[in-house]
Amino acid sequence: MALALYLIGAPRSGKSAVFDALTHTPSGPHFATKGGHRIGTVKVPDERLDALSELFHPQRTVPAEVTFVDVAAPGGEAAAFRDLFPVLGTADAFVLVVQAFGDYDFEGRPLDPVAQLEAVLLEMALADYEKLDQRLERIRADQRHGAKVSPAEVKVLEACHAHLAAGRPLRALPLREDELKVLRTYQFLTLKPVLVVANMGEERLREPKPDGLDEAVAAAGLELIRFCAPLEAELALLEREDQQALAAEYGIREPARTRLIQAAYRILRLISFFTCGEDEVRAWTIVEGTTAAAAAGKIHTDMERGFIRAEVVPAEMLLQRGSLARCRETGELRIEGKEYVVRDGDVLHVRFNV
Ligand SMILES: Nc1nc2c(ncn2[C@@H]2O[C@H](COP(=O)(O)OP(=O)(O)OP(=O)(O)O)[C@@H](O)[C@H]2O)c(=O)[nH]1
Ligand SMILES: [Mg+2]
Repeated sequence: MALALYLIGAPRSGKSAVFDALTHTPSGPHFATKGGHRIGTVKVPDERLDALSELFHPQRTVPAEVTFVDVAAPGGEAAAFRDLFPVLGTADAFVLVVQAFGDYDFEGRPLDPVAQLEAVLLEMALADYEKLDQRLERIRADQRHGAKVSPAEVKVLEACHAHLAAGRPLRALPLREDELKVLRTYQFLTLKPVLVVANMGEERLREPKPDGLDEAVAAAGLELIRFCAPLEAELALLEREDQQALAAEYGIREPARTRLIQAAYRILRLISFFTCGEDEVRAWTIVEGTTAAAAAGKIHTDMERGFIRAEVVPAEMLLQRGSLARCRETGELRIEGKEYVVRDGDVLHVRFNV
């Protein structure tokens, strides 16, 4: 399953425009629709994969993928996170879109991007708080009726409750692996990473005005990227050359899609490794700290079960030397065991038997 990032934010902040910027291609928009939600699966741009593909001339080159979801809000008005729990709970991370174009917000109030950001973050925290409240109440009722409850679960839920009551998101609470495991089933919103997108009006791209968002986003412990979503959506429809010409005109160095995906990898602590052969050159996404055996399991469960060893070389080195055989000769193709921690850009060749 590709990683799924869900677009959230105030009404009319430009969520759909950001989705367009992510899913438009020169051959048109690419997305599917499910239950009113728009789902777009986007290839992760990676120059190393392109270079490896040129080196191996495989039959297929398979990039890593990221899925973006443009959530259809019931009612459409003020962010009702409570009602969206069943949908948002399955997200790996959120892209929180803040309106930074025009002079007025969706309710006709003077535009205040910081207030909008804080309102959405508060809504998410409230949704988690209410869920916890209900759960703890039910646990107490169960206890009164003599049912057995897990003290470990109650303890971590109470810690979360106090933390949220103090106005802090759960992602800021230091939690052990076993505690996180208990919390996983609850799918709390504030436990998930958030990337903030300031959807800038074209005029503001040219003449930036201080809007306080950098400070507010940093204070919330989050990361911010800024772009003009409708402009990026338009750019994404163009062929490479026209795209570059227009981008240069606006001083855009990198498409929003690339910047957003890179930022998502950072906040989710993701890295890529590659497998290279004559039939396929492919990028795989893993979390930092993943071992060689677990990474092999991404490719096929048999590979993890029957893992013997992995031959590993950084993509840069392989590209420099020109072939795996050459890397073997120079000793740069290393033999690693199952506990080896895979690094970003590693080319892996897994030996296994089943
Ligand atoms: N001028 C300007 N208009 C924008 C920009 N981004 C979005 N809009 C307009 O603002 C309106 C709302 O944009 P959408 O992308 O539909 O926003 P949304 O968050 O998906 O809205 P809902 O799904 O209705 O909550 C549309 O009319 C867009 O054309 C921008 O950067 N500049
Ligand atoms: Mg929309």
